[in-house]
Amino acid sequence: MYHVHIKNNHHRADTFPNTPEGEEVFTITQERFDSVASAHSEVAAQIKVSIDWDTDNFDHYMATADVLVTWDLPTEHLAKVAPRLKWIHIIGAGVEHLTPMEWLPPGVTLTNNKGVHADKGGEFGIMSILMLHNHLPRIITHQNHARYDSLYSTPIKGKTLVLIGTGSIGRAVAKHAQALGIHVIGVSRHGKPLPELDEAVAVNELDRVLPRGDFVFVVTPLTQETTNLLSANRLALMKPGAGLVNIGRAAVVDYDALVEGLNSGAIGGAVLDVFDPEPLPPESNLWSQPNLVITPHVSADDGNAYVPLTLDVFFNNMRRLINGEALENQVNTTLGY
Ligand code: OXD
Repeated sequence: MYHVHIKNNHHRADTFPNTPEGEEVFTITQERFDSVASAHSEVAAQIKVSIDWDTDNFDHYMATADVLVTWDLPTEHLAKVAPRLKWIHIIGAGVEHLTPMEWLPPGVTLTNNKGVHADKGGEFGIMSILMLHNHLPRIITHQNHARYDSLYSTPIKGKTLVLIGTGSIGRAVAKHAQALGIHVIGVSRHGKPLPELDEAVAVNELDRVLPRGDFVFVVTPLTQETTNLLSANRLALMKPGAGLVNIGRAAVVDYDALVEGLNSGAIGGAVLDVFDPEPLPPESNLWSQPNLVITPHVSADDGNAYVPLTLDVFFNNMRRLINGEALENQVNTTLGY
């Protein structure tokens, strides 16, 4: 029998989830667990589950837990607190809040929710690109001022997308973009070609491709390499009037420079789904930016099925653990994603 401990978080401004709506979407209740477990009965028969909130009884459960499913955890003395622990599954894609990862005891595997966000994030991504192409950020601002300006656009076919981050969400965005005839240049750490990309380049070629993008789309994890990747200097390389979307992490883009670019018209418009801190405080100057659409970190999370999708990843890997196979979605603790 394997003991799986599930640590949910009550919503709180300084953690995840940080809104009551988020708590509703991301909480793994016993009922939700049982409903997915029924589709994985052979694996389910071999596990015993405990479900709790925050760090309530954490040490007690971890004393016997083989597996932990959570967003975050007290990392200090983990080997002592959890002597049987073999695997931690993080219920999000980004794991930058757990870096540096020296706290991970030897022999414990860390996995994330890679793949769970692809369908939703892909749709949100192409919507954002189409919004920018059709001047929606500006039109929404005009609507708030009862202003009827005819801002015309064109079909999007033939435009170029510079896609920074070619993981599962990026690939889903690229697939939709290609279907609309958009030329997709994928930028990643390795520059690996993928069927959804018309061109693939490594991040050291970013400066060369940035000026070609009618749209620049950021969906990269936050790591040492991606922090301030779109610095003021790089934003200045963007094609005049190009649009920017960020659904990755706020620290990848210099938002002060972005605001300057939006004000001068150098950047045509932006859609931002990620902020630092989150929730975005009421006093932030981003709220009043005319050609910017703000969404509250909702781009890639399926509001109905986040937990079932997460538990499918969990059960698939639980089967692997039981069979002694390598787990999928392993986080590279050196790279931090
Ligand atoms: C995540 C996210 O990391 O939704 O899962 O941002």
